[in-house]
Amino acid sequence: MKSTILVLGCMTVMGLAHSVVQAQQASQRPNVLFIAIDDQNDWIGTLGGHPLVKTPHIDRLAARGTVFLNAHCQAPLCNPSRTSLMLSLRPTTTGVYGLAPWFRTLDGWKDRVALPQHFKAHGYRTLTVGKVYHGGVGGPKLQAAEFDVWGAAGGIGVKPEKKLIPPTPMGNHPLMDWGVFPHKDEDKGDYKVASWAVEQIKSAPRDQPFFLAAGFFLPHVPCYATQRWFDLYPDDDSVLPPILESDRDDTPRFSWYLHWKLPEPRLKWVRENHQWRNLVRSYLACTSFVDAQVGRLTAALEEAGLADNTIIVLWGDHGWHLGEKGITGKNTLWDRGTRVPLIFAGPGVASGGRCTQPAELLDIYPTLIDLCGLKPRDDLEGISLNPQLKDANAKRDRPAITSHNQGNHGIRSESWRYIRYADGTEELYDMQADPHEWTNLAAKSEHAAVIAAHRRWLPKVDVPPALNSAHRVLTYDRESDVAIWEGEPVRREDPIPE
Ligand SMILES: [Ca+2]
Ligand SMILES: [Ca+2]
Repeated sequence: MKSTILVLGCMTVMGLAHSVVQAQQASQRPNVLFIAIDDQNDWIGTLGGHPLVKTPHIDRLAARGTVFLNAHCQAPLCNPSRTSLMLSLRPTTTGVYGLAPWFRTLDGWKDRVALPQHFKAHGYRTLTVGKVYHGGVGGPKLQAAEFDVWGAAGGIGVKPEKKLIPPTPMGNHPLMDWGVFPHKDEDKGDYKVASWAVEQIKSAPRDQPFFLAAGFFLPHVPCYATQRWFDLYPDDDSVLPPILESDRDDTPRFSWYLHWKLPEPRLKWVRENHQWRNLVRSYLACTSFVDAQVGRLTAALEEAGLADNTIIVLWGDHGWHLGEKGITGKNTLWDRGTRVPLIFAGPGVASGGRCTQPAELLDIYPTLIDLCGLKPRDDLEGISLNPQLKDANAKRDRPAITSHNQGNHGIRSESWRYIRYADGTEELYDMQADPHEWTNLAAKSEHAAVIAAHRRWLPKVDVPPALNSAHRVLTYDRESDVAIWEGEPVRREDPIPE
């Protein structure tokens, strides 16, 4: 009897000791500040995507850490890109290609351990504010399973009483708007997102590490800005991105199917309605506004004395066209649609690193596991970027792969972009000689070996859209040559919608 009590007592003491050790381990782990920027293309100072863009705070963060200059999303659309990042699984594995479904509604993925959940399992307090996942996560009751603490949803915030621009094609969507109008920056959703995150940083318990996810909505449309941000950019054509008028002459017709009918206007419309420069300046202004919010977060970390013990990762969910290739918006497999900011800073990350090796957003999950010393997982499709965070010249074999619906894939290596569409048509660009991807080389026989080397990376698993997929979903049946865009057949002879 006595010995049983003794043994039980020993076990309790051992159990306590074990949990004390666990808590100690957890409290020694670095915090994570995880910053998402919606629809942010490579128009970031340090990425060189636009010569006039002003992003001093993000540039400073990049100088303090390592920036990936060749980082690409796995899907050029919010929901599939974020699902891929948070699960470290490709859209071609989950079948999540559209703005629906939420992946927890799918049998195969409802119990999958997402990135913040893996951190929670290692003793982290997990917090979220703004747009991290796309849309709701299945209601308030289910929120607690994803993150411990939820801040405001963020979003647009203050809006003008009516749209600032003329009615746009394809239904005059309320989000298709931009321009300058008088309001207080403090009334913007993203300002409130930053304010909430700053408060959490200041009041964070010091005996438990945090994983704080802050998701900014801008420069997603509507791109509203106050005059102060607008005035950072000249009111002349020097703000416009370079374009080639005949650019789509050598892209396959199928490339149009990826963004067949969308509320985002074409270049033709923004030109005819004198909105091109206004859109570009509005997007740039909103980018600078978000940059300032990022600056508030990094300043808060420093003021709280947490900068040296916090990993910061900053990413955008996909790119955005502003006239290039005749369109505005997302849903393409070119660099303007796939290239995103990806920056790490903090303990274990080299300062001033500039990596030109291809990187993927789904690499963030295993990279953060490495940086924070968590238990590795064997169910992730990403590869840790830890070697590149120590030495930016460390080589990676795998190119960055982006998929937009089943069968359409972009393969981006250090020097080339290869695209293959579901109907078998292809594009190839020499990214050193032709960074704007103006000249499709796919038909040139001298590049057959390059094409073959890139084809090797086309996803081996390439599933059809998951149950209840909707919005920007494209399917294609090769046998009948029938493409279906958002439920409507697209015929070979249909004119390209304007
Ligand atoms: Ca987005
Ligand atoms: Ca072209």
